[in-house]
Amino acid sequence: MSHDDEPPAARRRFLAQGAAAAAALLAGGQARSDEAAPPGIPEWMKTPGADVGSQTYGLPSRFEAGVIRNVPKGLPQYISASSRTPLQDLDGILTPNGLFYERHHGGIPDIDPARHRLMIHGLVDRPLVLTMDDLRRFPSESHIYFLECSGNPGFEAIKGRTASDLVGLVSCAEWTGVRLATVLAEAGLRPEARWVVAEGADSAAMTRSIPIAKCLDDALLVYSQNGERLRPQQGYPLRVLLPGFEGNMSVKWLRRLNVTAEPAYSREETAKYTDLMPDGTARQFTFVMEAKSIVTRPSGTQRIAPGFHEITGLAWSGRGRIRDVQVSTDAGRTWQDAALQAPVLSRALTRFRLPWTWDGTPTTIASRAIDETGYVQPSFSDLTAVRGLKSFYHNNAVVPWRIAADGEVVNGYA
Ligand SMILES: Nc1nc2c(c(=O)[nH]1)N[C@H]1C(S)=C(S)[C@@H](COP(=O)(O)O)O[C@H]1N2
Ligand SMILES: [Mo]
Repeated sequence: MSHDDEPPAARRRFLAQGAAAAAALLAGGQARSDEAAPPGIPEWMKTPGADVGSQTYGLPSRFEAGVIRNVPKGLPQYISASSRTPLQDLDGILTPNGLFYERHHGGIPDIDPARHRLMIHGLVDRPLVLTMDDLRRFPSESHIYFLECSGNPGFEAIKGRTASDLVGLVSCAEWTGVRLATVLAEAGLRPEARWVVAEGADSAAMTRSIPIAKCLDDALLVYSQNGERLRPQQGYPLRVLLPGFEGNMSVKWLRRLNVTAEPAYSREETAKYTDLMPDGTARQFTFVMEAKSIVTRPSGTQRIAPGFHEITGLAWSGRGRIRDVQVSTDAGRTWQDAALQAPVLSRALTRFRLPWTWDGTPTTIASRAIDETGYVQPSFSDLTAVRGLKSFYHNNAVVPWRIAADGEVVNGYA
C-alpha cells in the first residue's frame, strides 16, 4: 500500500495490525509485546507530565501531526488557493477551527479589528459605519451550520484519492454573530431594496450580491467560530454566513454592504459560480447547496480486513434537515438506512453510521442522502444526464468507494 497522505501514527499502527489484532485485544488476555500495556508500567507514568500552561494555546497531541489540512498537489497554489478538511480523520459533526477548509481569492489579510469598519449604504435611510464593538452590542445568536464551496468537487476533479481530495471543501462550525436583518433594520431599508452587495476587505475585494429575502431571513454577520473569534482564514474579524448557500457568497473580511435594486453582476456571479448547461445556456444565481453525502470510513487510501466495520460518514443539505441516509454495500443493488446522530440540525453536517461485516469479497460501498424536502442525492450519471459535463460547480453526486480483495479502498470513479 502506498500513501502520499501519511496517516497519523496511531492509525497507521491500527491499519497494519488489522482487525484481527483488534479482535484479539477485545477478547482480552492476549499477551502484548509492548511493556506499556497493562500490567506493565509505561514510561509516561514514571515521571510527572508537562506543566499546566506549557501550551497557553493548546495543540493536538504530537502523535496526531498527520491530521492536517490537505493542500492539493499539482495545482498552481498562490494567493488564489484552497485547502481541504481531512474529513476521513474526523469524528462527530464539528470541524476544529484549525482544520476548517480554506478558499481565498487574494490571500489572507491581516486585519486589525480596532481599525476594521463595516459600511452599510445604498438604499437605506441612515447609512452606517460600524466598528466591531458596535456590532457586538447587537443581540447575538449561535447556530451550527455547514459551509461548502460549490466547486466541491468540480465535475472534472472527481478523481481524488481520499474523502478529503473529493469533497474536503466542506466544514461545519458553531457560528456566533448578529442577524443581518437586525443590522439592516438599524440602517432602515428603502422599499426598492432587492439585493445587498457584500464586499470583502481582502486584496480581491471579493464581492457577491445577496437577495434581500435571504438577508431578512437567516443571514448572519458572524464574528465567532466554535466559541472563539473567527480565524483569519475564515474572515477575521467579520464575515457573512448564509446558511445552506454556496460558500462563495459568505463573504469574508466583510467591510461593505451596499443595498441595491439590482445585483452587482460581479466576477464571482458571472464568469465564476455559474453552470454551463449542455445546450450552451448558463444557470446563474444557483444559491442553495443540494443534498450530498460521503462515506468517510472506510474511504480512499484506507485498508480494511474482513470482519466487523462501522461504515460512517457525513450528509448535509442546504435545504434543511437530512431525513435519511441510505448506504449500499453491494455496488448500489440494495440500500439500507443508516442511523443518524442526534440532534439532526438544519443545514449542518449530519453524521451517519451503519454496522457492517465485510466477508472479504471485492465490492463497492456508497451513501446517498435524502433531505426533508424529499430530494434524493443523484448518481453521477443521473446528474450529468441533466447537467452535462461542461459545468464545473455544484457537483453533489454519490461517491462510490471500491474495496479490493486485499481490503484496499479506492475511489470508485477512478
Ligand atoms: N472576501 C472573500 N470572501 C470569500 C472568499 C474570498 O476569497 N474573499 N472566498 C469565498 C469562497 S469561494 C468560499 S468557498 C468561502 C470559503 O470560506 P472558508 O475559507 O472560511 O472555508 O469563502 C468565500 N468568501
Ligand atoms: Mo468557493
